[in-house]
Amino acid sequence: MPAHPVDPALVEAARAARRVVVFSGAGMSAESGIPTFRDARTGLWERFAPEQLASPEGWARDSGLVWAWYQWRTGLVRLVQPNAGHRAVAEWARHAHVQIVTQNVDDLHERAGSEVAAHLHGSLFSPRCSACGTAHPSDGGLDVEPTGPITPPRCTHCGGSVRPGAVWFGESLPTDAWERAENAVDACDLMVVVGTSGVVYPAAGLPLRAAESGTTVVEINPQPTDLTPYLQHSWRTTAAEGLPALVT
Ligand code: BV8
Ligand code: ZN
Repeated sequence: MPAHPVDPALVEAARAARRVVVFSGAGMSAESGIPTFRDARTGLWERFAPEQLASPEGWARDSGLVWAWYQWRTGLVRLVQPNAGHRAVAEWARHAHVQIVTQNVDDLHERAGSEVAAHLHGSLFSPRCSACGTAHPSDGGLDVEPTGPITPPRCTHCGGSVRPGAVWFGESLPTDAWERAENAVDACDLMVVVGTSGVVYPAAGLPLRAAESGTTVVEINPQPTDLTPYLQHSWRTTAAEGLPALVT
């Protein structure tokens, strides 16, 4: 039984919705065992704030440390499984028009069987050359937490350093992904916002854009967030409990 039983009106809204957007953040993957940005950090990482590592300044300061962090995170994702929330969204898309717009850089939606319309903040699995942009295959990351910096690989095309495929703080979002996200949000009649603190822009502006246009927006999060005051429904439950109950 979910911690907070679902409001039957939400189940009805989900059933009646013709075009759904699921907007996910790090909390979507928490029950798979992937720490969110706000979880307490341990080991090598406890003395670094993500904004220090997920930024061009962090890369310029110590690309080996940043590469090690992403290699560890890539390996962690590879070793875990999609949770019941990811699977419920994939099931929903089998009988309704559901588009996923995610801030997450993991591939758990895809591994649950979903297509993702937009990875707004890039992906762990698309490293690219920091100089010429050439895509390089991910080597699957590390099975253990690194104890220090790891020298990033060299670009096979120009010899530059290969960087993680994530969008860092201070970097623009991929234009094509942003446009797909805006189009999906403008066309939907229900937006389900799962596991995001709603603090990172411009992504966090998308639920507000939907709410302002009169679209029904449902937030699934065990905590209130910066978005809560602006959304019609905020359900204090988790992704893996709430989504299966919503998607009957
Ligand atoms: C840009 C990839 C401009 C990297 C990420 C002031 C106002 C507005 C904007 C700014 C500002 N100051 C600075 C900015 C810009 C900045 C920004 O928004 N900063 C914030 C901190 C204020 N934004 C940017 O820099 C963006 N780019 O603005 O470019 C520009 C324009 C032109 C030219 C140049 C530049 C780029 C931002 C992208 C950063 N990259 N990710 C990586 O992964 O390493 S963002 C990263 O952090 C995540 O993607 C996520 O979106 C975000 C927040 O992390 P978390 O809080 O952990 O995750 P989340 O928000 O999802 O929160 C977890 C939630 O889950 C919690 O609410 C929790 O309660 C809940 N939860 C926990 N367990 C569960 C759960 N929910 C459900 N079920 C559970 N089981
Ligand atoms: Zn290159």
